[in-house]
Formats: sequence, C-alpha cells, structure tokens
Amino acid sequence: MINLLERATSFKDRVALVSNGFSYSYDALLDTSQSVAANLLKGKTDLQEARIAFLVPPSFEYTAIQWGIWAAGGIAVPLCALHPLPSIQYVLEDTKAEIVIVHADFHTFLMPLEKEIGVKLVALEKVMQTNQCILPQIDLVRRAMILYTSGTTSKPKGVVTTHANIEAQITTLVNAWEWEKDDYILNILPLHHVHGIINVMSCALWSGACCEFLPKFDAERVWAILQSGRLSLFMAVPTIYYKLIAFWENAAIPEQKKMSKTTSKFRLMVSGSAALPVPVLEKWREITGQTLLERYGMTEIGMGLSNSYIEERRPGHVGLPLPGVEMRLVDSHNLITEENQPGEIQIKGPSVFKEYWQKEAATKQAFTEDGWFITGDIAEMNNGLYKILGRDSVDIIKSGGYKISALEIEDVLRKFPGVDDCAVVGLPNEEWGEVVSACIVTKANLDTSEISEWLKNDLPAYKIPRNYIFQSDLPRNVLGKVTKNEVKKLF
Ligand code: MLC
Ligand code: AMP
Repeated sequence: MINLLERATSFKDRVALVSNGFSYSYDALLDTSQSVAANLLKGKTDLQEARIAFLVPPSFEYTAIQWGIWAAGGIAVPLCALHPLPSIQYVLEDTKAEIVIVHADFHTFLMPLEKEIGVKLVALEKVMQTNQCILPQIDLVRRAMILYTSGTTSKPKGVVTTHANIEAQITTLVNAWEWEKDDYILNILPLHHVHGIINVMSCALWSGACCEFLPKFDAERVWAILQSGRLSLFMAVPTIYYKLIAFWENAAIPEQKKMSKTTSKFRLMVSGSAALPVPVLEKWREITGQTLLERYGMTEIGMGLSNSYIEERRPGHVGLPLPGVEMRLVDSHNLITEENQPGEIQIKGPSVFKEYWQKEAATKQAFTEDGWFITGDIAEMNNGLYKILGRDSVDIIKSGGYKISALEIEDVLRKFPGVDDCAVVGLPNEEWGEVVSACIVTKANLDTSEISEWLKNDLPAYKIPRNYIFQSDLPRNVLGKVTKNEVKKLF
C-alpha cells in the first residue's frame, strides 16, 4: 500500500477531513477510496498508470478520489474548476485521459467534450458506490500525479511526480514544521497545485491531523474560521494575507480585537508561492502576533527552501534548503557562484519531479547534465539565509500565487480581430504580486472590456489582463526581439 494510505490505517476514528459541514474519519476516507479504486478497476488487477482526470471541488470526495486512483494504480490528474473548456480539453488531450470523474456542478459544462474528444464522463456518485476488490501493490517509483504548470512555452506542461516524489515532498515539510496528529488546518487553496495538495492537505493526512476545506476564498468566512479556535495551522499565498489584512482594517475596533486575540494562539502560519512583501509580513505580525514563515517552492520540486520553524524567520528571505533538498546557485555559465553572489537556483533530491508528461526534450532541457533541476529563479545568500531576487524570464508572471505564461496570453490575444501584435507583462502590484498587463499594437479602435470578455472564452479570469495600453509598435532590441522591460516602462 502507498505509505500515505497505509498510515491512515493507524489513525482510524480520528477526523481526517471536514467538508461541507461534515466530519470524515480516516477509516471513512480509506473505505471510500477503496470503493473508488474497485469501481475504477472494474475487474482489472491494476490501472497501470492510466490517467484519471477529475473535476471535483476541494472536499472529502476530492481526497477519496485522489486516493482511490492511487490505490488502483492510476495517475491522478486534478482539473481546475476555474478553467474554461478549451484549457480543460488541452489537459485531457495531452494526458489522453480516458475518463473524467465529475462533480454534478460541472457535468453540463464538460458534456461537449464527450463528443469533441471522446472522453467519458463518470459521475462522482457512481465511482463512490460501495465496492471492494483486491488492490494492486504499488511500487513507489510509479507515476502518481500530473499537475499542469505554465512556463516559458505557450502551453502549460504536465509535471509528473511519482509516489516517492510525493512522499519526499510531504515528509520534509512534516519534519521541518513539526506537524503532529493534533494539528488542524484550513485549506482555502485550489487543489490542482502543490501548495494546496501537498503542503496543506497531504501533510495533514500524513500526520493524522485534520484538514478542513473552504472551497472558495472569502475573507469574511476565513476570518470567522480563524476565530473559531479549532485551527492550529494556516497556510496561504501572499495575496490572501493581503486580503485578510484589508478585511481586518475595515472592521470595527472591537471586532479587530477579537480577531487578533484568536490568531495569536496559532502554532504556525506560512506564506509561499510568491514573494511575501515585507510590509505584509509586518502588518500581519502587528495584527495577529504571528511572524509568517516564508518558504520557496515550485510544482517541479515541491518545497525547496524554508525559514526556520524554531529559529529566526527573517522578512524578505526564504531561509535554507529543507532536509533532503540539495541546492546550489550558478552563474550564466552554470558555474557555482562565489559566496554571497546572486545565481540561479538549481535543485536536486528525492522531491524533484520525474518528467514533463510526454515531453522528453523539455524534460532534458530542464536539467543540467549532472541532474540538477534548473528552476529559473535567482537568489543570493544574505547573512546566512537565502533571498529570492527574481526570475530569469520576463515571460513568467506570478499573480495571486498563480504562475502564468505571458506567451500563452499573447498567442490568444493575437487572434482578436484588429490586434496586429502584442506583448504581455506582469506589473508589480502590492495585492496580486504582479498584474497581467497587455501592450497592444493596433490601427483599430479597440474596446478593452470587449477584449477581456473575448479572452475569457480561452483563459481563466486570473490570466485576463487588468491593464491595456495601445502602441503603434513594440520596443525591440537590435535583433528585433521585443524588450519586455521597456514594455513595462510604457505603462
Ligand atoms: C482574480 N482577480 C484578479 C486576479 N484574480 N485581479 C487581478 N489579478 C488576478 N490574478 C479579480 C477577479 O477578476 C475579480 O474581479 C476579483 O479579483 C475576485 O476574483 P476571485 O476569482 O473571486 O478571486 P479570489 O477568489 O479572491 O482569488 C484570490 C486568490 C486566488 C488569492 C484566493 O488567486 C488563489 O486561490 N490563489 C492561489 C493560487 C495557488 O494556489 N497557487 C499555488 C501554486 S503552487 P471583479 O472585478 O470581478 O471583482 C506554487 C508552488 C509553491 O506556486 O511554492 O507553492
Ligand atoms: P509554480 O510553478 O506555480 O509552482 O510556481 C513556482 C514559482 O513560484 C517559483 O519558481 C518562484 O518563482 C515562485 N515562488 C514560490 N515561492 C516563492 C517565494 N517565497 N518567494 C518568491 N517566489 C516564490
């Protein structure tokens, strides 16, 4: 049995998940996931790494399905509920998933794909019906999950992790942040990215702790849950802390006092997925008494660096490599940088992903010849702790914690009638980290709200530009390449 599932047998009646107002024990989670596995196997002995996609909001059902796919020997492909149909179609075609397990809320939405690409939709209730069979033995080196991530190519790539990778990603955090079975965490993050899946949900379940789902972020509801007294841990992206601070600031003074009193009792609060602005860390500390622990990670590596749980958590820094993670900084010639000099982060270790799904060339390019994963992030050592300085590519934007490819948006935008050319950039923004912004070359008189509405057919809301400017040409260097840093200055 996969160790994460095996461990659940020793937690039995403890509450594993709180979802839609109900509590579910570890036993219930295991039983249901075994039914899911039996229903997926339908007499077969092993799914043999078949890709099983699922579109299910964060809930008990989501976890039971993920575990069921794993127990049956399949590869879990969680889909994003915010994505428009073409983005989902891309993932299903890329993974060649034969079935999609679908929550009733999304059934009608996905139905056109049954005809379009021949994928079979299976109702969530059907795969959860009580069933039993002998389950296969799963070797930890087998592929377990594919998560889609944007990069320096237009289309997202599928990041494949094995069971061993996932276990390494979980255990390093459980040890570093001293997870224990009496912990209780709230998950407000989407469950198609590592932050929600690994750092929050899987670490809790590995530890015998409890994970409560709130499927859609809402500052008021999050504050209400933070004040309930049942949580010991909280993890979020910087934008969420920004929004929680804004809510606190707008509350009446007696309310503010109540909020601050309860949050000071938390064991740990963590921020990651994007740079945590120092003023946000300071304000959060002022209102909650909590010094956020900032850590650095990536879909391909899980978590790489973390500030200390017990020692100094220095604002603006991401700490040191986590146990089991090897890290080095290199210059543009791939030589290790001198002490205290900036360099690109490269990572090695058991948590590093196996491959980009069916992209051999891209996988090869992502690693050095001696096996280091090239992150594209630049950092420097500063008085004993690492600090992230930025990225080597201007084509990657981080907004609200989501990684976004400027090239993907440009490819869609160029198809809008009247757009002759365009350049998409991320502009710094306190709330979102960066805000997607488009510089458009056109001779026509274009309406930006029409462009945004039209883009929503192909792109989720978080990829839609929030700022537009119109130019007669784009700034270019002597080789004719668009200079995005100059584009940024035009806004
Ligand atoms: C939404 N809006 C944005 C936006 N996203 N505006 C600018 N930039 C963006 N990126 C706008 C919407 O259009 C809407 O506007 C309003 O904000 C509310 O939209 P929403 O969809 O309701 O937003 P909200 O739910 O508040 O989303 C904010 C959020 C979300 C922070 C909760 O972005 C989120 O869940 N981020 C987490 C992503 C994540 O998990 N990343 C981890 C990747 S893994 P209007 O005008 O209609 O009101 C990784 C590795 C690691 O990075 O290290 O962890
Ligand atoms: P993703 O591909 O969505 O997993 O995003 C990973 C990227 O998020 C990294 O390559 C970094 O650029 C960024 N990131 C994650 N954590 C931090 C952090 N603490 N500070 C700065 N950037 C971060």
